[in-house]
Amino acid sequence: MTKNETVLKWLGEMEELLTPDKVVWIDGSDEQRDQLRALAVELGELEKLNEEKLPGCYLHRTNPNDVARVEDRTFICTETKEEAGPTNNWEDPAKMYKKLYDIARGSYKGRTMYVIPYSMGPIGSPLAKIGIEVTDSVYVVLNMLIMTRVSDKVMEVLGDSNDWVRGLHSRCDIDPENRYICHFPQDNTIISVNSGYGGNVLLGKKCFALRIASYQGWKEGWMAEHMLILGLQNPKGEVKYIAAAFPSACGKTNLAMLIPPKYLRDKGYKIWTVGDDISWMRIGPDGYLYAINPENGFFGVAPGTNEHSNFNALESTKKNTIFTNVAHDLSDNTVWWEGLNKNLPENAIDWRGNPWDPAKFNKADKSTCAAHPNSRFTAPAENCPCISDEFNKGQGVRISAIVFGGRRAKCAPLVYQSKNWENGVFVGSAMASETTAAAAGAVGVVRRDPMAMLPFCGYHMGDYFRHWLEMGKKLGDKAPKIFNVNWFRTDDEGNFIWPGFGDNMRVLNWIIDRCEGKADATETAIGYVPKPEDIDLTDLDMDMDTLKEILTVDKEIWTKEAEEIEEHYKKFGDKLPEELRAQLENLKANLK
Ligand code: OXD
Ligand code: MN
Repeated sequence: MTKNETVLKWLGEMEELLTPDKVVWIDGSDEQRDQLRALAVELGELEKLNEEKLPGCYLHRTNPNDVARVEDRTFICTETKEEAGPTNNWEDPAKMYKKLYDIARGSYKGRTMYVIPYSMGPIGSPLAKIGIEVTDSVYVVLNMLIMTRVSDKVMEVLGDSNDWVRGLHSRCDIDPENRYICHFPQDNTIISVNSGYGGNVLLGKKCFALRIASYQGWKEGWMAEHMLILGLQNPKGEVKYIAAAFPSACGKTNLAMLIPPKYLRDKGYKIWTVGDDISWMRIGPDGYLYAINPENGFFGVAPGTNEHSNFNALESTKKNTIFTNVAHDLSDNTVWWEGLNKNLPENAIDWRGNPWDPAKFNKADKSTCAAHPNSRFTAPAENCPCISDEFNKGQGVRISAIVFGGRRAKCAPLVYQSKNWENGVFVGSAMASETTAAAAGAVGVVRRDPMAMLPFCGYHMGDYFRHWLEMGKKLGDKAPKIFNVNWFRTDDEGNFIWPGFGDNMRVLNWIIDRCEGKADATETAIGYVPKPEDIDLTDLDMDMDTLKEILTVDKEIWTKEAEEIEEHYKKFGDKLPEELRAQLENLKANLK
């Protein structure tokens, strides 16, 4: 398959360590995929779904102890603890290699070692990178075939280069006590043991495309961000691109695939999806910032996805999709999850594999759900009705605006524009979201999640902020404008004021108008807020006073916010860039 000595040497080491019965290279062909699907069904790893209603679709259940990413078992193993910074778990690389190799030793005995050569980003794109994952799981292989670009061509593009990421995954015994997801950014290496859950084992995604890639981007002068990428087409047919970062449970996939309100559709507005989770961005030859989505599919949360909340995501799951931990509707051999529709299935198997009794279902009690709240679909991006023409093009799309956001009941206005790049980095570094009833623990607790990268930054976040500032200096006046949005302001009864979903298009239009110098704004202590008349409320049941209310910047709330940001900043110690400290002082002064 390859003459690349660095690859052959590592694979030799892996074979010796893991002692598989055989080694199979994955070539990305439909023929091999079909054989592996059949094998997975035979092994009981997948169940084939209704071929007429869901062609090429399969159901998988993970071990009930293994249903989500495990942040407390995720480590950044840099030479020093300082390099990993205060927001990551750290372990010494030598100690961790030994520990993980001891866990994985001999674990492929009687099994097959699958070797998956994959490209993150269009194969051969100057913005793409290559990885090789070895795994003993057919489920992982089939998911990687959807989420990344797997092909023999990947090895051709790699040639004899050593610029590729090593990924070792071993299911071992799915033992939660010995589950580790470890990153060695200085060796371009990832090791994941004792898990079979996507976020921990599809090593191209969070592990490579964010944790390792953020480190590479820092060293090589580019950016790997937890951002969707969308293209907004105006009635003239021009498309402008936006990259947006939100913590989980804030609707990133929904925004990426938004369908504008009818009156805007009729005028010719449209959203094109480039990516829903990760963005790799580099400065192009013309000095502007260009982005690709390094992934090739969507690993989306199923519950809550329906034809109203996200028609395009639902359509994407109608063929060649793997569903994980959703309910199995036996009446027609399809799938179901809470929020798909109101027809609770009468004859279903829940995500644990037990018969499900709809009479016992209580929305407020997650333990009665048929689908796990973090159940997922792995769907090919090419299925998405609004996938952008640029998705497979290697040069990337030029980013006009970067948008940050989170859930804030009272604090952030619907939208505001930062005063400049440096101020925008400050906004991103202070980003926060309030916990919802959907997550365990108290409701309304503010969690700071800078640039939505808290669980995904592969190095010290102080250095990460510095890197953002440096990128801004290089971009100069060609830098994208930076905004913050908040769809989640609530009234006194706790109801959301802004309708969200497709109506967020009204805010995106203001953002693009600002980028093009076409919309006015009011300067406030935190940045530029729209003039209420510049947010188009056509066909919306909202009056100007309500809109004004969600555009307000309450000085008292923001004074408290500034104090909390000061507390949050203490974590970063000396590594907090002076510019950001100055931004905070400036905010405090503006609020006086
Ligand atoms: C994801 C996440 O799965 O951010 O995308 O957890
Ligand atoms: Mn994500």
